[in-house]
Amino acid sequence: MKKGTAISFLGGALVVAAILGYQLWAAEKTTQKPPPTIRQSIVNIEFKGTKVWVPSFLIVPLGAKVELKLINDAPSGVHGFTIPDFNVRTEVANDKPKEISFVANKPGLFPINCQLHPAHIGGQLLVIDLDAAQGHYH
Ligand SMILES: [Cu+2]
Repeated sequence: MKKGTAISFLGGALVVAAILGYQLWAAEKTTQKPPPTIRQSIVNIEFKGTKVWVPSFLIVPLGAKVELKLINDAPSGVHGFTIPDFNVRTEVANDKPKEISFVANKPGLFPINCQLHPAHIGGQLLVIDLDAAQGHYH
C-alpha cells in the first residue's frame, strides 16, 4: 500500500468512527428520561421569635418542574416567600396554603427568602446538573 493510500484509508476510518460515535451519543441523548416533577411542602414556623421556612434547603435536578406547597404556621401573620432567580414571589397567610411552581432551568445556587422581613431566616435552592455530576462522581 502506498503512503498516500494508507493515509486516506486512515482518514476514511476516522470519519466512519466519528459518525458512529456521534450516532451512539445522539441515541443516548434521545433515550434519556424526561425531567421529573419535584413536589415539596414547605412550612413556615416560628421558634422563640425566629421565623424560618422548613425545609430551608432544596436540591432539584436541572430541568425539573418544581411544585411547592407553602404552609404558614407562624402565628405572626403573613410571610413572604421569594426565589428571585426564578421569578417566584408570593405571600402566604396563616390559613391559606399557597401552591407555586417553576421550572429549574438553570444550574446553580440561588437564595430563598421572605421579602417582607429581612430578619426572617432564608434558605437556598441548589439546581444541579445530574448528568455532569455523574460524570464527576461515578
Ligand atoms: Cu417573613
